[in-house]
Amino acid sequence: MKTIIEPFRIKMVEPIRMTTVEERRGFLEEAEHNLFLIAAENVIIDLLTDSGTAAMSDAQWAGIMRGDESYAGARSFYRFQEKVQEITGFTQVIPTHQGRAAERILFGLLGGPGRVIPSNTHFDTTRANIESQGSEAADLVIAAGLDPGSLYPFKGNMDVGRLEELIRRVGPGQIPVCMLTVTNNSGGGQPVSMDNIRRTREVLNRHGIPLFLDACRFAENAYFIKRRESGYGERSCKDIAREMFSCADGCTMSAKKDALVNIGGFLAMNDEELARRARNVLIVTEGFPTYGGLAGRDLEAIAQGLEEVLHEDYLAYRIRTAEYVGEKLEAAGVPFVKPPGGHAIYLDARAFAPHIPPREFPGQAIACALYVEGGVRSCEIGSVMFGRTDPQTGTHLAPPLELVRLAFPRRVYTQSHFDYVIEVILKVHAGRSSLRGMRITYEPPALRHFTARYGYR
Ligand code: P70
Repeated sequence: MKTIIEPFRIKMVEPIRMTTVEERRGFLEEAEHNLFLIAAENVIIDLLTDSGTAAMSDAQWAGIMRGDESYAGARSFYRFQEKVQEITGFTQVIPTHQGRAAERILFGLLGGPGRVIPSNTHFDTTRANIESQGSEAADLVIAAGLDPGSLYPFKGNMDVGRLEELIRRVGPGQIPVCMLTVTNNSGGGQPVSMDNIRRTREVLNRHGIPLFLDACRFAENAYFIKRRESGYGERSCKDIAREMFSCADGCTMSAKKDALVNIGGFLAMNDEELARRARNVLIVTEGFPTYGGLAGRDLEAIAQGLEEVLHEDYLAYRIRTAEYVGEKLEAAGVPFVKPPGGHAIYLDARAFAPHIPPREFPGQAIACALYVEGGVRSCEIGSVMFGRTDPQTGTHLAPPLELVRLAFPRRVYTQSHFDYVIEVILKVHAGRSSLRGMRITYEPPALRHFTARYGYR
């Protein structure tokens, strides 16, 4: 059959509260135009993030009941550790309450002033955790990864030439670790090819630099490799994921994405000495090494989720969802990052609202309009999230892309929900000439998108 269906039945539902355009206008004003500050109850379709928003399976809920809540050596920890070892091959497994806790521990140990940590593209918290250690976060994605229209199949790839150049310029001693984000979240959820992971590895090997995967969406990346890279079509996604991890020395993981749970993460690696130091930090900030800030039940749910996320029917449905939305947007001439990513559709805000310059946050203006029009909550990934003001000249330094991400919670929304989202996007696109630029009226010192306030120009 050609129709790819949601490969699950729904046995528990959560009602959606409907609101009117007028009501939403009021809610947005109360939130000073920051969509993070809107009560979820006042959102109809919540595509703010795919993080921690998955629906768990019956088997995961059963695992929740089985959770062993012993402080030390819980049965649930051993199940979790075994599953992470099976999929990643890494011997040292350290649970954390979410991805950024793993990042903070890793960069706390390896970062420091003068150090540079390259990646294809660091996501917001990763960059913030690197910069808070006084290190520099360098984004070295290939040129196609910054071209929303390019159909290159692996737009998340690292530019290995630029990586070599960076190593030559700053010296390998200043680069304690190199990251690869799979899939590349800031660049449109685009995958990294196995060939690119290997070539990155080879360059790093020559200089004795370890490679860590930011593995949040490793299963989606594995599925893209299966579909797009020659030689992988007949391999299982689990096998492909194992091969991806086998090229790395460790990983940070937000289990809130491809482990299909609502909270959790881990840091994993082979280096026993580094892991010993990481556990010492963990005990101070997160908890004892067999729970790391999580409940035993959370560890059970992660172990089960890691198994389920690699099911091919699930991944086929998952990737098809973004493709489906992409096809409808393409037919209507709405600009977005092509080909569609694994976990989201990213509208190209520069092309969508070319009359709004980056310093007036075109992505934020579109995100606000999507909310008012249809109660759809999305997330700006552009000048709000990654833009900076030059301290010397006061001019706006724009990131390479101005995007609005509509991220898809896993196993939560059906095809008709997405048909509704498409209708809302098309309506906002039709009225795009009336979108107005915005300005920031309050901004915190770091990660400003979460708590900033805005007004219209
Ligand atoms: C997202 C969330 C989290 C993330 C990630 C990558 C590649 C590490 C982390 C941190 C964050 C977010 C953004 C906008 C709105 C809501 C939430 N990404 N690496 O949605 O993991 O959140 O568990 O600390 O994407 O992409 P964690």
